[in-house]
Amino acid sequence: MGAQQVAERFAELYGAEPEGVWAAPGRVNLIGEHTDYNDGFVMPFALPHQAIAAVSRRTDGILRLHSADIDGGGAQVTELRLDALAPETDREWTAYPAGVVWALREAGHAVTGADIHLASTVPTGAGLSSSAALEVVVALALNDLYELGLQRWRLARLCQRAENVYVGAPTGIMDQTASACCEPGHALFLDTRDLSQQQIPFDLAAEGLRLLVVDTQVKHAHSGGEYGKRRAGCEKGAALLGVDALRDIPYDGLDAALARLGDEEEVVRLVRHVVTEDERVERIVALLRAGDTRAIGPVLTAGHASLRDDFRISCPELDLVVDTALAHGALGARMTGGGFGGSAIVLTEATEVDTLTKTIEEAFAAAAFKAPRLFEAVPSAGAHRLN
Ligand code: GAF
Repeated sequence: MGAQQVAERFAELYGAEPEGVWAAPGRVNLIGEHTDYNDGFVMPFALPHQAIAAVSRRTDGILRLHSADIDGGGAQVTELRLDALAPETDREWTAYPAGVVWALREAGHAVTGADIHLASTVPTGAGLSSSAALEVVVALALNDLYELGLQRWRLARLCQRAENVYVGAPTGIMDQTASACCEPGHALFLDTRDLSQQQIPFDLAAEGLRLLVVDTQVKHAHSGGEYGKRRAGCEKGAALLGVDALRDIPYDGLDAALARLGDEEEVVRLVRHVVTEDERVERIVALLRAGDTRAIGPVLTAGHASLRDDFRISCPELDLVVDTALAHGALGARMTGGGFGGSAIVLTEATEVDTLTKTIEEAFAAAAFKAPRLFEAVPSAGAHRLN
């Protein structure tokens, strides 16, 4: 699927060429999980999988939406009135693009309508930010067409607002920023408190390494209660410790902070994950800067143990990927994304990719789990205009 195909389908649907075509990627998070709503650190990179949008402006207050990915592309065009868009009224895929239009208008930007046709190669429900890709591609297209002049970080914030308020999923800022701001060959070291960013070179192929993504095919959703419960637990921890966010608990003050939480066992576990995870992000940044890429493996694996045992958001399929990969020579492995299903990542020598792939597939078959999908993750471009 490319820009031309999406533009041609737009013309069939709406009877005219689109004014332009844009792309925005999904992401993999290397490290820094459930830290973004605690003002902490994250380190995602963009996937080659992306959402593509062909878009034209309208002046009559109407938003028309179509996706190539619904009903094999044969679904009807959805027509919405801009002045009738309201939070948490739409439970379909259309809530993502419509939410972005709503958020732009709520912020005072004069968007007067649009015709949009979308097509995406980002797997849905796989923890790879398919929804952020949809949001960011629409935001970038409207920013360009309506000459809003908004910077990338600002577009990411508006997309997050669309997701939090319009869709109703209480997520952080990582996924939208990754889709909007990542660069090829780099991972994005993002401080979610002030959104300052550093692009960290991350060229595994040059070092004879590979990062495999293993999509377990266990679908997840963040508008469900478990994500929100973890977030509320973290906020409770910050309140009990008298800080704005768990980011403010220093790593070398963790034991003292946990002691102050007394018998709040669940909060203790959540706080311990977040504070140690922020430290793991900083450690991985330091290792990559020092050119010691293989040494990040055990840090990734420690991140998985923390998410499994303290944050408690893994599942048998994710644990099986990690355990199997480590038992067969992987340098490190962990679940990635929000959890409760979705994908794991495996860092491995390039020479071991075929063996590991086969071994993980066999382990899933032996456990009678649905067959996983594996692919190699190559750090790719953030959102951009295609034509
Ligand atoms: C999901 C959310 F959308 C992100 O904001 C982040 O919290 C992530 O889960 C966990 O790190 O992808």
